[in-house]
Amino acid sequence: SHPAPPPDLLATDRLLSVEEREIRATTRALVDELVRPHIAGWWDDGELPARELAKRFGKAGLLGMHLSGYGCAGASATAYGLACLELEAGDSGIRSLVSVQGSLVMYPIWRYGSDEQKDRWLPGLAAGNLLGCFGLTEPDSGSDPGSMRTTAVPDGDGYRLDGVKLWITNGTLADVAVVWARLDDAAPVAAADGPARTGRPAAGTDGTAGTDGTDGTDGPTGRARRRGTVRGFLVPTDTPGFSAREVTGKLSLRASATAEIVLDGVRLPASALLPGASGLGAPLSCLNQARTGIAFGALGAARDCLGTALDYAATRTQFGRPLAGFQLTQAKFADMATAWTSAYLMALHLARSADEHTAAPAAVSMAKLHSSRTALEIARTCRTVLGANGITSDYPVMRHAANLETVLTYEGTAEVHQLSIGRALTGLDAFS
Ligand code: TGC
Ligand code: FAD
Repeated sequence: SHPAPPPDLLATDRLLSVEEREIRATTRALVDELVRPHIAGWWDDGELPARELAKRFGKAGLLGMHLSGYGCAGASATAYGLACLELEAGDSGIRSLVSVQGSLVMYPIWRYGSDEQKDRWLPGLAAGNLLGCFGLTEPDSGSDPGSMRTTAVPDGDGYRLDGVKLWITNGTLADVAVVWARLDDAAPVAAADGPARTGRPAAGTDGTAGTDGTDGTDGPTGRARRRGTVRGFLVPTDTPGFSAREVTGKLSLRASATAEIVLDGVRLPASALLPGASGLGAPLSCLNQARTGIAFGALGAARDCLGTALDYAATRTQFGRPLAGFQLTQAKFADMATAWTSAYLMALHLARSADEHTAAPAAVSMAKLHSSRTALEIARTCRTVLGANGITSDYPVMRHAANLETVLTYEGTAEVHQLSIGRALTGLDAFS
């Protein structure tokens, strides 16, 4: 089972409701039962029984848990964060499975979808009977998704999609892909049965979808700006022209399926368009949800490292005393516990703000940046405490450290979040 969490010196548990503690305990027990006995082997083999896990997580109410209706649990953002923390204490790939499904697939359908789309997809996704994936990143558009090349062209009563998406979690396993593509503004939109919303996100709106139809071709700064407005499409993965290929050779997040997706003349009915999502703000609003979960999740991986290192240092003896008795080791633990607690309190504050609809995008960036950086630093330091044993898969520390390199990079790299915070502080946009 799990290593004992480090003592809660600031008594932060009193900040949680009884229900939140129960969700945390249930998720921890599920991770102990389903994940811990197998994760080292899955990671070594580069495999994850995602379908079986999704069904169990669905049964426990963890999929799309911060959404309401359609079989979703209607829990708070805080409860969702705590669940992410426990899942990632098992492995970042496990939290990825849940956050992609809930925040990146179910959330856009829930927020921007038609009633028909919600009825068709959400109950199966919430139960874990269906899996989804989120296709934003492309080979030439990572940090700058506004430069995406994937196009949607009106085609008869529907659309034709062409393009390539890369690094797509669960791309090879998904039943439905949420694909973001540029739809030419000049072309009629076949099924816009919902109003496109406009306006930049203000604090508290959590990224109201805007239009970016003013995007032309290359702007004065040289940033690639292509024609058309970013729109979202629900693509059943058995549609002709859709194919997915597993990315191999990963040394991080090995217990997670990652794919290249090719859309080669994929023909979709008009009903595949997400009617309420118009502009880059729509996929970015989904990322706000997932990034909030990651702000907690990364700390789960770090807590697992810290607990493991404390246990190890208590029993490993050198120079006639346990490692834990050396001043340098204690200094490491003191610094790690302090950094962990400060990041946790920031994540908790962010989630409470999200529950009150007052979480600004820059606040999400700050928490995601701080947690992922802090967690990676903790994992590396814990690895030093375990000495040579730390590099093996007998202990979870090196696996977490390797995973956290991905966590630092996906959902916006550390540098992207620094620049987002910098933009909010200075009013100057360093991206352009
Ligand atoms: P910019 O001009 O700043 O914004 C375009 C429109 O979007 C709005 N917006 C946001 N809305 C909601 N939330 C946010 N965080 C938002 N940030 C911006 C903005 O107001 C504007 O709206 P409007 O109405 O004026 O059009 O756009 P930009 O092109 O300068 O880019 C900004 C930047 C760099 C911050 C953004 O593009 C970005 O976040 N880049 C990083 C890309 C990224 O994070 N990709 C993640 C892919 S998915 C993934 O990694 C899943 S991993 C699997 C797992 O989670 O487990
Ligand atoms: P780049 O954007 O090319 O950046 C490379 C480096 O340059 C980074 O250090 C970056 O910070 C830096 N850089 C870029 N721009 C600037 C700048 N303006 N100033 C300073 N530095 C800059 N995407 C999805 O859409 N769906 C998924 O499900 C998904 N899952 C993923 C799973 C895994 C395992 C991984 C590794 C990635 C996943 N991604 C997914 C993609 C992920 O979101 C991108 O990798 C990420 O957004 C960064 O893009 P990039 O890798 O192309 O790096």
